[in-house]
Amino acid sequence: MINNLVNKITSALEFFGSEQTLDMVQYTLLRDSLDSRYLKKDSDFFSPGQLRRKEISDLKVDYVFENAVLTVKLILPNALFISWSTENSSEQVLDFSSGFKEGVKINVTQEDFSTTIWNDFMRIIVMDNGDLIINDSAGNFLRKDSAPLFRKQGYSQKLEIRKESAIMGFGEKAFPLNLRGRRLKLWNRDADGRYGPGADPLYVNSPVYLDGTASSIFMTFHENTSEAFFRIGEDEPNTIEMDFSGGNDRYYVIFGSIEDIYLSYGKITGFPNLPPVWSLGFHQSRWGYMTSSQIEEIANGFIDNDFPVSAIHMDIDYMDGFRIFTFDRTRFPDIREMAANLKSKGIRLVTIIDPGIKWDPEYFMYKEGIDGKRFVQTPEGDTLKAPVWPGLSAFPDFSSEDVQKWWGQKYDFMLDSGISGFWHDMNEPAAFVLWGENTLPLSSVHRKGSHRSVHNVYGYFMGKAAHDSLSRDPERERPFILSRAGFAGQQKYTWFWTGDTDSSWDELRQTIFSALGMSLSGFPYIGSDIGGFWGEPSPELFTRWFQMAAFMPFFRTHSGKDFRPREPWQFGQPYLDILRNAAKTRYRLMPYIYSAFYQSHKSGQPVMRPLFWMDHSLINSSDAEEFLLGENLLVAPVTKEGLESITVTLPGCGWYDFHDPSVFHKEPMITMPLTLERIPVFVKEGSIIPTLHDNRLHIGIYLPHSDSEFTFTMYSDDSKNSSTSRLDHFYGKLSSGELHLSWRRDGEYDFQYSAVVVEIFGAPVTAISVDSDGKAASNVVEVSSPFNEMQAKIG
Ligand code: MIG
Repeated sequence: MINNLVNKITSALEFFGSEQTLDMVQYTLLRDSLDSRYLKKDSDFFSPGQLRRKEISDLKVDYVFENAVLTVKLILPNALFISWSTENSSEQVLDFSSGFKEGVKINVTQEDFSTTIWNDFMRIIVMDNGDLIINDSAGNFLRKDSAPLFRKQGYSQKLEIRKESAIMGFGEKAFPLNLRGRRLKLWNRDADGRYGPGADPLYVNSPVYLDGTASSIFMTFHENTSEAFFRIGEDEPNTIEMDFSGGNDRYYVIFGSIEDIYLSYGKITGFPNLPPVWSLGFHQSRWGYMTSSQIEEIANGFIDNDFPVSAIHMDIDYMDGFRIFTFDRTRFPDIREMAANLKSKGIRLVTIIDPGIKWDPEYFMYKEGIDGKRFVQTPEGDTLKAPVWPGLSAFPDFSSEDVQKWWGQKYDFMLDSGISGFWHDMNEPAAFVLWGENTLPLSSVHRKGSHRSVHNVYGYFMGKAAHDSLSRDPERERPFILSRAGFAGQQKYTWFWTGDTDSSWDELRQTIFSALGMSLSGFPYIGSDIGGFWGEPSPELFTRWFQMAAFMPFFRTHSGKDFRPREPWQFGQPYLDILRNAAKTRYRLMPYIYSAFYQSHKSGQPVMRPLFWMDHSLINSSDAEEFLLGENLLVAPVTKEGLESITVTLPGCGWYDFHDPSVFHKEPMITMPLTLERIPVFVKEGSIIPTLHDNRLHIGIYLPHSDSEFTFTMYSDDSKNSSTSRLDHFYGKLSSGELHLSWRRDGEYDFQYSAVVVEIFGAPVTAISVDSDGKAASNVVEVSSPFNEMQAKIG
């Protein structure tokens, strides 16, 4: 401990200098002294007590116990809402259930010592002691939830789970996908500059998880933003034991097919926002771009190297003394001109936005914050100051709607300066400390409660503030907001990245599970710093990471300040060509990927999915390294150095080799040779994949190997808040060797492409016909089928 402290102080002195180190010492002491005086102490546990009576209505059952009331109701036909209240119940920081005024009718059967609530999705038996047995509609056991034990603040509760269940979710977890055997903390935390597999907690935590076996899957979401601990079969093998340090015990259990589950989760917590199309391209970032000319040079590097890029990110150094919503005018003399110049080349600027506001009486943000009482307070009613990049800083209380409005409007200045996207960092929130929790005192005061219960939604409300403001003008482009911290529901506002990862092969592999875990937790737009944030990846590690990221929702390279630059050309040949190829493949796939984002926006389903999405019997293969991108692509990242061959699981059906569609695999598992050139990618049989090649729209038809019908819906729009959009519905039908493709267009957006090429891969077909509603396929120039000679009829 003492050694550790001495080390920390020494490195703080070296890195920040004596003034800031002194601030850190003082703040860390202040945090401890406030928390020891004001943090409410835990009380003893108490149980619900004896059941006094039940109140049964069409829409809910209330079980009135001596010390608590349990309410069970449905908010959607497949979503159960369970809520315990006691005399200590507190204000809900987030309350998604209040959006469901109507209620859903329930069936109730009374037994001697229990009541059964049932419908087509579930059979819930509530015991008179407050235990609750969750069965599927056929009566198969899914889980038993013991009655909670309450404290004055918070509670603990134990769930008995099925022996074979995989438990997945909880936000960003640097573990394998199945979290059984783990002890998790749910507390958004800055990983202090670097982390690798096994670090917990990290920046995004959300009490939502799937419980799945090969035969059934269901989801649970605890609507509680407080600090929490979950032990998942860690102590007793078939249990989940949770402890929330505050808030109310209320939760949703969602049933049905996996599609039903994500649709209902979306209806409850919100659907992922639809981003502007440019944000799906490649993003170049690095901490350490210090001047306009440096950024222009980087942009030109991309152009000179014929390397596609959609955005360059500007880390904290663009600001004037780390004052948020300012630019350093000596190093960035004309930000508007620079932005306009880059935009004309198709390159956007994204700036980092930190929440901490420099303690500087002359600074407008500070003054407005003080005047409007907009900052987080100490329990003694002072403005709390904690050190971050600008030195001692105050923290906007985003839980207040007034603060959200005030803060949100500041983005107008950034838009006027030509900035297109925003990158919310340090929003756990992080603070620089010398020991203990690197955040605000738990006892500090927000409009919606103590820091202990608001901490985990600090990033959520910051995201909401930015999103709501940036979405208000119908003529503007939709916002792109990236966030480090997160909580359930934040998919409505922001994307995420996995923070300060180590540059290592282990972390490259971990990124697959972290991103899948985020996806299953309802956060579909996720990516990582390509090559890892901390360290210097070998050209091979960087290349493999880049190739993988080209198939993940968020495609950005970023790194720490003092590490060797990683613009793609820094690696020389053959890497530059290989990287360019991967990036160009991503850009070709844009219509397919954008459609997957649109589907996510509409259905709540993730963009990136684990293999069991297609075949539930794979649910326990939580170390499978393959993943699905959208409905039809399977990606097999390469996670080891020098690997010469790879074994890939191909679930459910036959798969085409995406890079060479003349190769078709029927076997459920294949081993194939590898080269550095690319990572294996496969296309599901019976799919339609739209791609763009030099502005020609290719409709790739990957034929099924037996007669069947297949469809794809392609989405396009102008990326505005009130967008003009278009859906192109493709229907394919293969019957007795004849393929019929029909194409119907819906919506007015004028998707720009110079020509349409229909490409057909797979089994021999003797005839092809293409019909359309007239508008859609008027410019089909070519129907090509590399493996067949045939006559095509276009009408
Ligand atoms: O204390 O802004 O995760 O991406 O480059 C470090 C500097 C603050 C942490 C982010 C990282 C970013 C860095 N930030």
